[in-house]
Amino acid sequence: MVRKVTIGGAQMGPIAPDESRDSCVARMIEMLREAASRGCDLVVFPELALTTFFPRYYEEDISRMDHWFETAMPNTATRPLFEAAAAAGIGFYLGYAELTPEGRRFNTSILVDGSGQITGKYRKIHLPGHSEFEPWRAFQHLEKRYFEPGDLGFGVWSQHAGLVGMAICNDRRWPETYRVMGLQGAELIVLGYNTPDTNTSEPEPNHLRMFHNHLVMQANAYMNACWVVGVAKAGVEDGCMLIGGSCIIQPSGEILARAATLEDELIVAVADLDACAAPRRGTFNLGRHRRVEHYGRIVRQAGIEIPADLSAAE
Ligand code: CDT
Repeated sequence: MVRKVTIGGAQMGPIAPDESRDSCVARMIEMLREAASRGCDLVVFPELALTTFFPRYYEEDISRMDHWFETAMPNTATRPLFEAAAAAGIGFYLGYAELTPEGRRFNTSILVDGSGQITGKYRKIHLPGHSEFEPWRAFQHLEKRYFEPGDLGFGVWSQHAGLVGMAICNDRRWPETYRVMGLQGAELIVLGYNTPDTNTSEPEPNHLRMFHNHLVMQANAYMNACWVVGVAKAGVEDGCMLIGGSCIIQPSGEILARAATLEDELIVAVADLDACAAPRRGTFNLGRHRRVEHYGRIVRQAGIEIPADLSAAE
């Protein structure tokens, strides 16, 4: 069986705070049409693709942010996207803010198959930023205020004759994200991101934002012998610059396609899922080479703990 998936990375330019869901969906459908004409099987859209990156806004009363969230999926605004994708036989990944019937808020992504059925859901686990207003920041990043950490773990789903995993933005900086999916056989990991071009958490030269964006995805594609697709929302959103750099990375860690703009832009590459097999028999044969008896610390502790004999000597 041929296991080649033609993947479209549908980078989106900025979404203004007052841009409607309908307008965002129309932009996505436009890229979906191009994806169909270029033979795509799967299209990856960004994180929080239906709204501006609203965690930059502070609200004392969290319920006043509810208008940024979706209470059903699909819904009136997104149904045309599901229908257009199903008509073209294209699956997709979509990021959005989810408000559950119980009133819980998550930064969520879904995987949809070529018939328009939702096959997988993921809720962002690594939430960056802070939960209270921090006046010294150039802009706020309040994901920890508006979202709970995801409660669904890192899963994989059978789609396009392969195993597909999902992550969202900051998750891509953590090796555990990829390894937990890699250990379930993920051959393709898709993720969307909104990354400001300024790191307000610590001082660093701006160029490192793009370097680190690619560094983490390329390294983890290589170390897990899988394809990684990262798709940005890019450009200046309400005065805040978001990096682009959407890319499709093969299991060698090399980038096959990369966005050139900060606008709506479709990048396309053919992903041969069987390209994961050779490194999985060799260097990254996990079952053969991993030494889990020495990895216990990774799940026992989150932060740094200096060994007692060394900290006593300090
Ligand atoms: N959306 C998201 O997760 N963005 C983060 C930036 C965090 S800066 C406080 C990222 O890792 O790209």
